[in-house]
Amino acid sequence: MSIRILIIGAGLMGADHANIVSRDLPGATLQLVCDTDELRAKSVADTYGAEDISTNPKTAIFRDDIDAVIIASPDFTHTPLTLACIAANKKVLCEKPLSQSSSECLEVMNAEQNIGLKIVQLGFMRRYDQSYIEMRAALEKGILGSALMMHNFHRNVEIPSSDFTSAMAITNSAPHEFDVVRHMLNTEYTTISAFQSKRTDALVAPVVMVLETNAHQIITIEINNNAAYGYDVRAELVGEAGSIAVNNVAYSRTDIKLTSSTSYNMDWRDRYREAYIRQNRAFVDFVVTGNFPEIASNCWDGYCAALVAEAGVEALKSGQKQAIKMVSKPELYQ
Ligand code: ISE
Repeated sequence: MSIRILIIGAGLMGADHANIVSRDLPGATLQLVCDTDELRAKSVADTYGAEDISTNPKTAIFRDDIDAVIIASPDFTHTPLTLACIAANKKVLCEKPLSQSSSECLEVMNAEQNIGLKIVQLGFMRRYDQSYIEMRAALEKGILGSALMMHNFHRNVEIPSSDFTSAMAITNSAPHEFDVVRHMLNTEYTTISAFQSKRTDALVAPVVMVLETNAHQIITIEINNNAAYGYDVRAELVGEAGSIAVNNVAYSRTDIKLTSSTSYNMDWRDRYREAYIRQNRAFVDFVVTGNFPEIASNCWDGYCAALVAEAGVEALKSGQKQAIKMVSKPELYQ
């Protein structure tokens, strides 16, 4: 039987997930597209062949013709909608963040603990990107020696909307690095410092964060939301015996008139398309088997990312290093 999927949110990411469900997800059917804007829901549904549309997400979640849910609606809706999925006992892939509030993340964690099941798979898709998979494999093989540092660059061409702020560099963009570094090093953060350069124009300037981990590793993260030249995400893991780098992925190089060039993606959707497909296929397996995917992120990971982001915003505002104090990791997420 095909898994009938509801997609909540018919914006940028909702359309992308609808594309993947309809074209790259064997064993899944795009059953319903839900958006408060009926025209937008209809446009995505018609483009990708959904069976139906809805403008009421909570009603849609409880429909008998829905087996699983993908949440790609605005960030502030993620907590109430994941709570509704838990109440309906329908597995859900929630786009990052679980919430920008660590206390809201605890609320979702408590709801999962109350039923003793993980229902929420969180959409930190970098874990499924081949370059990070190879980096983690090299570390696990031991060829790098123990990890000392990780340097991360995350550059966007331009901010996605005019209301994007310096703090959002930390709360919206950096959670990808907060999560993938934890996943890579199997570590937790203990402190964060944050700095920002100054541009000559009024655009949001790059933010650089320095974090310490409970294994005494040093992590640097540069977020530049107005890099202009391309979507460029890189990382280097430095061990005692060597290092391994995640480079920008260019599928071709053009050599002409004494010049060699490669191109950048405009944004994350093409750069991480394969990672999204792998992540979403893992979600379908989760729905079918009930086994939480081995490398996927869960509500605990969502809580950690939100907590670090909150401390990072305070570090940027105060100019002071902030301690990161987490609750104990519940049994369900061990
Ligand atoms: C955006 O929200 C994402 O999640 C992208 O993956 C990230 O690269 C971008 O910086 C964020 O704004």
